Amino acid sequence: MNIKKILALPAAFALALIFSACDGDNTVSVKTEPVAESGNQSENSTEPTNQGSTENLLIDNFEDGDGTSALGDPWFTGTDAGTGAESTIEPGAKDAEGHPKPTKTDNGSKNALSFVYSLKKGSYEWDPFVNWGVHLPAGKDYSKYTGISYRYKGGDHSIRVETSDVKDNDYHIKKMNSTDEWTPVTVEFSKLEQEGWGAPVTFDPSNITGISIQVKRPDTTDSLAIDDIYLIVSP
Ligand SMILES: [Ca+2]
Repeated sequence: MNIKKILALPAAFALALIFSACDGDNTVSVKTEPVAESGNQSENSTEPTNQGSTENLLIDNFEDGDGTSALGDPWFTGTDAGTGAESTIEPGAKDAEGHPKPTKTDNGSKNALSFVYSLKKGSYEWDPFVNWGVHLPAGKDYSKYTGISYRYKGGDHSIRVETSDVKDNDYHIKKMNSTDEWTPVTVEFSKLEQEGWGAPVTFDPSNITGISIQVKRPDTTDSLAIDDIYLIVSP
């Protein structure tokens, strides 16, 4: 299933981007926005975000050291392979089945999930990209959740909350700036927006299928680590 996902993503993505060219609307990589509000957390907090609320749903804090989320699904990676671009992504470690696996971290907890990546445009028309993520179990009720929180250290990226309503990979995202310090962020679902090259879809948390991180920009090499990912219920 996961190999399918890895292989399927870039091709579908490329197709959607090709369609977007017809619209003359490819504004996906130049916009920069401030890091989302982080509530009462200070930027150098070492406390996991929103750990206190029992209503929040832990997706992963990586403390168990394995390559699957707290809900049981394996983490996966994807690249722009097949588009003419030549980007690569490498997790800090892999489990026996090749899934990204957490490694020791410097954020006050034991482990986080980290990647190094190299974006190479090659002959691809648009900005090269890599991504990683995890599916969430089907049949679970996500309707009460109002946002997502996590903390990160590293390069620019987009957090994506994927729903089954989106058929063309133009998922609802929020862009995050690079940071050298572990930074907690909370993104209300109401602040998520599609990039705009696909069909417009209303975000419905009932239909969440997964979460992912995407890095998409001109050629560069960088790294990013994430930790303490929750779906949250706002007070
Ligand atoms: Ca951790």
